[in-house]
Amino acid sequence: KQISKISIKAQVPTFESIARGISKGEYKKIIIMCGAGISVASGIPDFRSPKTGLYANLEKYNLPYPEAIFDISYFAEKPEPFFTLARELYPGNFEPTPVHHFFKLLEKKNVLKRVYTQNIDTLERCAGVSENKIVEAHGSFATASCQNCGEEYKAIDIKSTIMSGKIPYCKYCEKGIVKPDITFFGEQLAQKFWWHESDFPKADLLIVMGTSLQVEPFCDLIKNVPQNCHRLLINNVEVAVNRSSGYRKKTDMGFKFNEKSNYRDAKKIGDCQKSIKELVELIGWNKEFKKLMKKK
Ligand code: CNA
Repeated sequence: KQISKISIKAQVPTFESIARGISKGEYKKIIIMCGAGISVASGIPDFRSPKTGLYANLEKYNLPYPEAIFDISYFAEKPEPFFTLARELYPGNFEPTPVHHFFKLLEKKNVLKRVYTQNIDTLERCAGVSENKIVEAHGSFATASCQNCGEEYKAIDIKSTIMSGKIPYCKYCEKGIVKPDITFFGEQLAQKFWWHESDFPKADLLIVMGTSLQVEPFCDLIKNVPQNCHRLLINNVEVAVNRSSGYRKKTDMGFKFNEKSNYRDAKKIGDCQKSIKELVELIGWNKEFKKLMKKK
């Protein structure tokens, strides 16, 4: 009896205890940080998975180095590889996955503070998550702008040009390339990214999903939640933010999800789609979840 009185937050969390906590309404400000792994099931490859990831399959783009495809100075000289990739990834070709629908379910339950996604595929929007609940930290294909005059476009305005294998040029200045508003290496992050400064200190649960936590400064956000905020990693391999600079000590807020001394982190290693279905089942939201997925 004594033990059951202790708040769930005073215990080292597990996947199951977090499910229980969600079910009991103990987490009210859940932040999601996600990456390419959550969209793999929709048919979009991630970057870093060996064999299937984009970086392992870039021969056809003839790049000097893998990241060049998203490098702004390389793009200025040679935009073709990016647009070849854009043709493959363009919104409208893919369906959201159960993980994306889970985000919507959290929103419906009024416990979603925000989804911070590194993905550019707009699948969170496609699942119906409200725009003000999504931070597309690396931008997205949803809008585009002229690299010369700054004129703004919608995805649909340049879609047919991209799909026909051509480079979209600005119809106003007739000089600049219209580039989807995806943040390239060497560019400023989307303005909304800075919402993290007020969001993260308020979180009571952080779920990190389908990301290798390799891209800065996004990966650093995992340490910005309060010290008593539980963090759950759902990924098919263990990941950690490897840099030590800026952290007060090795286990400072458990930035290594696999550290034993991490008192407030839980992990579920395996396919994220399977794990989310299991989580939903444990929470007891199965019926609504299925209904939500059918609706799409
Ligand atoms: P990443 O570095 O490729 O990492 C993906 C992570 O997800 C890896 O740890 C994988 O092991 C893991 N993973 C893959 N499939 C699954 C699965 N089914 N279940 C659980 N885990 C899985 O990608 P990040 O997102 O970490 O890197 C950031 C880049 C990737 C961002 O700048 C994105 O713009 C970029 N990206 C986005 C997309 C997209 O929008 N869908 C696709 C490819 C790359």
